[in-house]
Amino acid sequence: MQKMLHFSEEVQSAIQDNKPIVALESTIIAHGMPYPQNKETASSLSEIIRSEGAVPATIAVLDGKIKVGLEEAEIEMLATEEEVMKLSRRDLPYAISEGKHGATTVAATMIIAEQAGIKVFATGGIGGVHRGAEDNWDVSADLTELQRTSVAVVSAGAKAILDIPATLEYLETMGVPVIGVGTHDFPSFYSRKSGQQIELRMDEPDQIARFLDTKWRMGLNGGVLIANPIPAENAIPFDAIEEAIQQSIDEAQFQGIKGKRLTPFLLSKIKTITEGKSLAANVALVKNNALLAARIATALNGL
Ligand code: PSU
Ligand code: MN
Repeated sequence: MQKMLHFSEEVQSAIQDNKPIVALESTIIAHGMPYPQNKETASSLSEIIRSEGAVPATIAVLDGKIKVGLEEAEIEMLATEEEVMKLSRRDLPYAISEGKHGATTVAATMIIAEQAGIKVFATGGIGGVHRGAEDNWDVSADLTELQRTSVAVVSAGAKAILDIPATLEYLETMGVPVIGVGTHDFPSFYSRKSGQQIELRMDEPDQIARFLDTKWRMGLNGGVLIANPIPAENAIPFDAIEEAIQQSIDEAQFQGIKGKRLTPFLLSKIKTITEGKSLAANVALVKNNALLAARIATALNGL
């Protein structure tokens, strides 16, 4: 795959100069947020990463080409174009063989980041085990990717649209370390807590970088989930969002929405029900994750 990667000039020179790089996903741009907030957020994530002395590498497939690092015009295109596929591991070869545009999920972004030699990736929330998975088997391919691909994913935990206890059990089974940043309570995207305890707490980027370096030097391949709670001033209490989530899940069931369409459907329903409050929280938490990811990438680079 390495021969198939198309680097932006900025990322190409960052690799040559051995600068810290942070990968960013594109599903959040094409399917996770409405225009123009998607484009504005994508651009400010890059700015935040640069302001820390690191280099952003937004990943996507454009005209069947794997891009590592996007120009402003390419971000604009992903943010506005209707025909952008949502690409996870299984979808990548099709988008490439057919010359399609595709936005990469956490799973697909991890695959490409690893091939590009990028160790740290910032996103909003990961996919996980959905509520009702005991009947519908809906478990995100993000989880199996975390098992196999050696990239650290900085997220605000997992959204409560998921079954959070089941998601954490799954990660434990797959041997994926979960690190709470300044907390032992696994954050749940809009909320700083979920009530689910996690064992590992780390407070400093240096400490996290040492952990990552140790894991991979030991030959323990696979990802690490870094769970960074949303800033307190932007958080929505766990109970306040639960009703919107339940209503969205009911509506999805009623309309028969499943498979890869489910997550984007739930995200947009919750946004409508909370009258945009969820979107503001979403923007704030991804920015917070980009900042932490840049600091971890810098610390890791210095080891
Ligand atoms: N969760 C969010 N926002 C998102 C996603 C998940 O809170 O934008 C996106 C990410 O790209 C994630 C993908 O990798 O949805 C997971 O989709 P699925 O549940 O279909 O695996
Ligand atoms: Mn799914």
